[in-house]
Amino acid sequence: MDATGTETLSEQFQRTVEADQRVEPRDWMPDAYRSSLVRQIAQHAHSEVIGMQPEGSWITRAPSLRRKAILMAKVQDEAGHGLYLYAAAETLGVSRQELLDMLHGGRQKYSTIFNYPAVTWADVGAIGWLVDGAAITNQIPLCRCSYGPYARAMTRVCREESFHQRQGFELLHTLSHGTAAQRAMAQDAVNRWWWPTLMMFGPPDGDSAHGVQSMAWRIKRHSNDELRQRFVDMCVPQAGVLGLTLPDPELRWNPERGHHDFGAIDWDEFRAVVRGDGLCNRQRIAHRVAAHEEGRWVREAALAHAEKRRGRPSGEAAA
Ligand code: FAQ
Repeated sequence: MDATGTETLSEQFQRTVEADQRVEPRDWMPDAYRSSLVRQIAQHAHSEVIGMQPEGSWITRAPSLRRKAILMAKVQDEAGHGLYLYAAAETLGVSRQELLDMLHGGRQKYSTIFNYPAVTWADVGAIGWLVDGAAITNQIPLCRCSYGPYARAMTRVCREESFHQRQGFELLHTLSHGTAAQRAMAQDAVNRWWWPTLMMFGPPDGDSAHGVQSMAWRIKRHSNDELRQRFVDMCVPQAGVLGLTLPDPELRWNPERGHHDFGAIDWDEFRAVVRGDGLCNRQRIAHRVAAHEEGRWVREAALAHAEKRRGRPSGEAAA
């Protein structure tokens, strides 16, 4: 309260968050809350867009028309998720162009997982089952994020991601119940994607720079380790249905904890990929920058068309 007994803006913000109400774009918010949201939403948007690349490389090589149609729809969905997320970030006062410049210049991150290559068709299944499965596990709590536009974007994204996860599971199920070679291909894909997927949840809680504050602001609802554990517990029975093995000899049910114990994650590998030294970091950014440049004429034409409809020459609006 201030001297007149009126609630301060900061107290109002705190009360809104603690009452599980939504903070909206025109509401007052602390600068650090705003910048942390921009950081997380931008990283999330970039992940969706860069995340189109590993699977996108399989569209021309899908083994049937049905598989090709499904994969095209999925990859387009990821582009749509990027758009919702950039739009949510824009409500915080940054432009999409600024965010893309930061991605292209290496000043903003995207998820480590997309720096691994999709080398066989089974990788498309493993990405759907594991990567989309991890994304949903992380994103369902974000539907209750304190920032309204992000929470609403997540509700829609989660519905689509659950379709993605099922298609990945179904693809892997087909392969794991197919020929010996198909089954081996499915197992190999799971072996390669399992550990990097566990890294998607971020560093262990002790090293999570933003975790405690983000949970106090109710941006995040659970810690990185809590969500990682939830994901492992979800995958074990699903792997059983697939008839595939998760590549961790230490993975076992712990009745005392009521959770599965699992082996140590290679955090040196995670840090190397975050630093830019993963298998595909350079390729992913180079491809993204080239696609952006190749699309310049489309953006310019769309802008000129919009301005013409509004009855103004395009140069005038830009000035
Ligand atoms: N990769 O303090 P924390 C998808 C960074 S969407 C790279 O724990 P926080 C859909 C972190 O930014 C996948 N960097 O951070 C799809 C921070 O660095 P900074 C993306 C990572 O924010 C499927 C530093 O480490 N999902 O897959 C990673 O509290 C299939 C310290 O970390 C989201 O972005 C990482 N894995 O927790 C698309 C969800 N982890 O910023 C195509 C929203 C951490 O200080 C195909 N984001 N870092 O420079 C979140 O929930 C959170 O931001 C976490 C990290 C949980 C990722």
